[in-house]
Amino acid sequence: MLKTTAHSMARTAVAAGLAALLMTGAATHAATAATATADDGLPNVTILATGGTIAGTGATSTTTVGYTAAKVGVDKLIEAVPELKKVANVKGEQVFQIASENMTNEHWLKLAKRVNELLAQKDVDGIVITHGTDTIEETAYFLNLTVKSTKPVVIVGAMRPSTAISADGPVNLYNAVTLAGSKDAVGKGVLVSLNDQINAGRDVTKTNTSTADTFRTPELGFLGYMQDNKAHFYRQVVRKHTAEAEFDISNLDSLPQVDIVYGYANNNRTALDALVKAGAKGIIHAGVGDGSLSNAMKPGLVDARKQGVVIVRSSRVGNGIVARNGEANDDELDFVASDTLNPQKARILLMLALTRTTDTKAIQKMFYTY
Ligand code: DAS
Repeated sequence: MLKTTAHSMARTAVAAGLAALLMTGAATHAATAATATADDGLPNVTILATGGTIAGTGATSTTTVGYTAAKVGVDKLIEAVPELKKVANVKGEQVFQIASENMTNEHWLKLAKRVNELLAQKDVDGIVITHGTDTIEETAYFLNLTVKSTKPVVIVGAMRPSTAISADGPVNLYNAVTLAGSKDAVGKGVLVSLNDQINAGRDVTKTNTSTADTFRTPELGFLGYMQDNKAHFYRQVVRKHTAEAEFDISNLDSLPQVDIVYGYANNNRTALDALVKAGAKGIIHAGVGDGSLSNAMKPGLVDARKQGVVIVRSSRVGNGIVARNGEANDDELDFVASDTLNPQKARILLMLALTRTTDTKAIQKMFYTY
């Protein structure tokens, strides 16, 4: 007979509560949970909602694919988890409401500016961002490089919509708010927490299209776990982030165009040439193996470099170091090696690097720093 722990009973109750709330439409837009009096000893955590599955609804309680993301507002998300009041004074803001495959640089700039405004306030101790899972890893790294505070920023999502049996959103939100209010999360950089696990924003990636344990840090590992209403850390991040980062987006309304070309057997330079012609300022090459360049692609990258486009060699493999001067003579070609950043994260760092410099030696140093 399986022992039902209090925690799992809480998870089920919370999910059932949200499902009932949404299925019956009985939910009213209660005012966003007001913070309790300042002297209640609880941390003040602001939840910034952006959409995604955690705010999704399905036609039935067994719909876990083919549902609609980004339907439920932040007030309902908070209302559905009354346990939040036990761990923090929570306020909610709906920054935007999208499925995260539609995330744009403009969304990122708006979100980062709001995060920085809030974290500059003495009455905000931490921030939770509810987000679609498809691009969580990219938003996490973007904020890891642009948040100007050591206060916790935790990004959370869900792999099942809020109306599904055993929806994972409510308990993920509860854990994220607990983590964002934790003193142990201060100075750790942007964190991504789902499924009782804690990942670093720099290294986390989505590893499965649909399962609840999809977010991992392959090879380098989780930073820790959420268990028994507490954060348990076992690892530190060693790369610079947040308050130590040199990037300032406060006066930016756009970011330089950086695109990704994918390496594969029998590839060609057609897409690369089109992206350069369309005005890309940087290209990430997601090469095979250790960032290898095919004989068909290399001339296209050389031509792009001659037009002033900054080229970064990354790898489609997803783990390991892309070594400078390994599979290509980067010194001679004036290319940059991505170190361990996957293509989608290398794109973010190059975009921000290009807001400061086009000097490839300085940019290479940034890839070894962040
Ligand atoms: N489309 C997905 C997204 O918004 C749904 C999700 O997994 O959150 O990222």
